[in-house]
Amino acid sequence: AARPVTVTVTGAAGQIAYGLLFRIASGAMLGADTPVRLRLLEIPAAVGSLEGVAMELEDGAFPLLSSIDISDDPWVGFDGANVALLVGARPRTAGMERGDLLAANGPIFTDQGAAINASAAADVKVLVVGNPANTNAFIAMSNAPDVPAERFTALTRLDHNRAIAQLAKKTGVAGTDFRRVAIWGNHSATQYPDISHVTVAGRPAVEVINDQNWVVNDFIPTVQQRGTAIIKARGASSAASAASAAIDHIRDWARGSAAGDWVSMAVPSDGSYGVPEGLISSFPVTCANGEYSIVQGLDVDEFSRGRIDISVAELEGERDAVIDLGFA
Ligand code: NAX
Repeated sequence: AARPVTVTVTGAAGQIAYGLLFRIASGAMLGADTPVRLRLLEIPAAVGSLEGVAMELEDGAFPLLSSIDISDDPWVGFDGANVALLVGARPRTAGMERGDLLAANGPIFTDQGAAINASAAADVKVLVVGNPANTNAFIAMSNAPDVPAERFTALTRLDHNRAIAQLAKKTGVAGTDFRRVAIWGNHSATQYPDISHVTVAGRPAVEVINDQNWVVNDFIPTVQQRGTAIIKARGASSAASAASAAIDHIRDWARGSAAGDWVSMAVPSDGSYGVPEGLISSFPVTCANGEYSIVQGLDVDEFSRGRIDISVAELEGERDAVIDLGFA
């Protein structure tokens, strides 16, 4: 049997984790042949509730779940982590500006980055889900100098999946027939969901759809604002869909993405497409052998260039703010 993989999940008593943990335990993330050790991290006030979640995990009698450990100490929670899912974050409360949110999250991701640096496994893969995800990942990466920077990523797969869902709805074609969707930039309302390279059952999607007005005035804002629409409808932010996207992100990174297709991941830029080096920005990527590569050589037309630049400028502003605050 394969060696157990240690998976640390922060914010483990929260609503995304409630959608995530049972799927990890079932093998949906790392495969039906890979046993998992779960290390669950919470703040002290939520440990009681987390104990209840751990009881439910036990009651799932998952054959692949070899152990569950609970902690409120990041220095314990990341010990030996091969996969670290940073879901917990300080939520934005009424009256909080984006700057306040960055300031509230800085200490969390500074500590967690340092703890990952000190105690995670040498092959650790980090996915930040907690918002502002890209910049929280940037802070964690900056505080983990001994971990290769490319191991720090943030979740834009939910945006990617949302884009596919809108394309499927518009055309009546199954989502599985769309290839080469790309999300660029920040996981925020400035993100750019790009269909210029998309094919649908082998044909260019822009030709099949043939409705640039829909792309600009419906598709793009719908994907950008989908999180807000869900909060309005459900009275709570996206949880099960975010959990599912996190599973997709790690599954593809660890086990490879589908041939002939891309996925979207926010990863440290290597300077590709003019995105400043080190900024954690979403790109189209392919994954193989446990590594991702940014898709190279795409034509970026003037419209796309403008949209990417807006989101990248927002990320640069966030980066500069957390550097000024001393978090990176
Ligand atoms: P919840 O408030 O339900 O759960 C968050 C949990 O994190 C809480 O139990 C809290 O006690 C815990 N927590 C806070 N600080 C912690 C710390 N320092 N260490 C460990 N645990 C800590 O939020 P939930 O709905 O699960 O969302 C979690 C995060 O995901 C939020 O920041 C949310 O904004 C973000 N999202 C990101 C998405 C993405 O696509 N990147 C989409 C969904 C979601 O909005």
